[in-house]
Amino acid sequence: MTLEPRSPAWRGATAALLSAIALTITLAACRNSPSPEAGGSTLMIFRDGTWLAMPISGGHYQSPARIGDFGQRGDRPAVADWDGTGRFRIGVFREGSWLVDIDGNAAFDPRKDSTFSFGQRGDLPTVGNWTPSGRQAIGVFRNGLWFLDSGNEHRWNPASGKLVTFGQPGDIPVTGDWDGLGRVRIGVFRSGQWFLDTNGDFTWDARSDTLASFGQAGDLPVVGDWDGSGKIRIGVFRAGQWFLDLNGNRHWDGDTVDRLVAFGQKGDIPAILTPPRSRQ
Ligand SMILES: [Ca+2]
Ligand SMILES: [Ca+2]
Ligand SMILES: [Ca+2]
Repeated sequence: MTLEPRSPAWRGATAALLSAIALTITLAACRNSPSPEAGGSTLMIFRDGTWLAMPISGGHYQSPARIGDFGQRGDRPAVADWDGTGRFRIGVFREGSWLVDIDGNAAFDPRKDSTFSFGQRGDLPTVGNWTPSGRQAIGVFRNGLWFLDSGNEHRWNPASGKLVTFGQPGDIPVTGDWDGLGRVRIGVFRSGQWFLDTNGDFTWDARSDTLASFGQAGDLPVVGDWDGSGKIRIGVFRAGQWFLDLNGNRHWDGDTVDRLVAFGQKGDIPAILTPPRSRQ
C-alpha cells in the first residue's frame, strides 16, 4: 500500500501534459455553466477529459453545455469545494493523484490549480464532510476500505486520517445526507443495491442502516438534489440515461413519478455538483 506523494518531477510532467491539452474555454464565458445558486444539482458528464453539464434550476432541467477540458481518458471525475471558499470546482483522480480546478475555468493551469497525491492506482475517489469542522475533504475507496482525509491535509496522514471498513471489492462508494438531517454519510452501490450508513457510525449495521434497491449491475450511482428542494436523493446513470429518484423513496416508480433524463452516452462517467444551500 502506497500513499506517499509522487515526486516533484512526476508532478511537473503531469502538469505540463495537462497544460498542453487544456483549452481556454472558461466557466465565465459559458452561459450554461453550472451555478451554485441554481437551486438544484448540476448533472455532469466526464468523457475522456471533456466535461458537459446540465444544470437543474427550480426543478427544470436546462440544455446541456460543454464546459471545457480537464483531465484525460482513464481519469475519474470529482467535484468539490476544494479550497474551503464555498465554490465548487471540478477535478480528476488519476491513479493516486488529484488535479483540481481551483480557479474554476475548466482548464488545467499549473500555476493556479492544485495537484496532490492521495490514494493509489485502482482506488475510487470520494468527497465528504468528514473533517471535525464539517468542511469537505477527500477520500479514496479501496476494496471496502475507506481512507478519509479527516485532517484535510491533501495527503494521507495516519494520525489525523480516518480508515474505515464499509463495503467490499467491486462496490462503488457514495456519499450523501441519507436521513435529511444535514449530515453526510457514506454508503456503497453494489449492482443495484445501495448499502447506506444511515446511522453514521462508518460500519454496516443491518438493523439500523438502510438497504435499498435502485438500478442494476453496470449502472453508476449518483447522488444529488434533483428538484431544487434541497433534499438529497439517489439515482443511477446507465449509458446516457439518468434514472433519478425524484420522490425519495429509493425505488424506481417510473418516469411519471421519478425522473428519466437523457444526457450523455455509453462510456461516460457521471459527476454531480450540488449547490451549498442544499444539504449534502
Ligand atoms: Ca483552472
Ligand atoms: Ca452504520
Ligand atoms: Ca422513487
